[in-house]
Amino acid sequence: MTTAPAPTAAVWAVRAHVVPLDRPRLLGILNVTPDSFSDGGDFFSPDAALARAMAMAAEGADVIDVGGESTRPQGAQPVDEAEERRRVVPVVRALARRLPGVTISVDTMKAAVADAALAEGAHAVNDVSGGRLDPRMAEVCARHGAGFVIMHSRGTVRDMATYQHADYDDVVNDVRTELESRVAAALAAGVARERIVLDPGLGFAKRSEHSLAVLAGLPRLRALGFPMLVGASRKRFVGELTGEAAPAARLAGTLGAHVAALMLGAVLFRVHDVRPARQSLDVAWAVRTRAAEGGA
Ligand code: HH2
Repeated sequence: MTTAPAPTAAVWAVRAHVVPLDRPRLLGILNVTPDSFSDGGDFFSPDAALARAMAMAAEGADVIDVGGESTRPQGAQPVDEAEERRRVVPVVRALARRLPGVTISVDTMKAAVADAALAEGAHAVNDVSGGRLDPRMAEVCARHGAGFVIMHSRGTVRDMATYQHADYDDVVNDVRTELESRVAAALAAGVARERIVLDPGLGFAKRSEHSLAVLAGLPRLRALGFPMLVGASRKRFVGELTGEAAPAARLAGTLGAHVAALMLGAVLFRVHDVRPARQSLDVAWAVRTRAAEGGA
């Protein structure tokens, strides 16, 4: 396997926090939704959410990614702004107060929700539309000095996780071009380069063959010059490759995707199962580092 160059940015700068990119970094998924595709409803109450976040931090999560709107493939129900705030803001407030050392990202496509979460102490915004669906998002990130995960997707909340827009000439080139235009919009709105992380959006407007192609093409996406995040955890392409129908039973396949992505240049990973992700990526990273130093 060809290995990609080491990450160019030494850190991901997110408001007053710095996430050093000297080893794989994990975003532990905290869904405060009743309908997420793989763990819907489990952490819906603020107390349960806080307990889950503490457990993930203890298992090695570097960032807690709080999300109040699901994008499940079976056709997500868009959540209105007031409801999304009601789900996300109290959890962010509790995390910021009770776990001040933990970095918090908020998984939202709505600038107003991001703004409210950042005002309560979140450090970064993880937008699966990369600022495409709310033109104010980049400006909000810039104003707060927040980290900004720009993920590739196409379409609306309802259809972005379906195959409706999965028509590509060359999926890696197309994703690269579309990410580049989102980056240009973010920079133009005043987001600093060191705050930006890119994500190819596995499963978003992508059939399994497309998700595989963008994973294999990570070095070409890394060439844009930003740290790369991947969200492979429990996804459909892992299910199709392994024949495992139940999302929660796709852990081993997920870890395989993580390790391959690490070797191809990803440094941030959005995960449900923190402990096994931490362990497998730390070992793979040790081998990768040794190989980069000239091998045995
Ligand atoms: N995938 C989902 C949500 N947010 N963010 C990033 N940056 N990358 C991803 O691949 C990504 C993401 C999938 O969301 P959902 O269907 O709600 O399920 P879950 O949050 O359990 O992964």
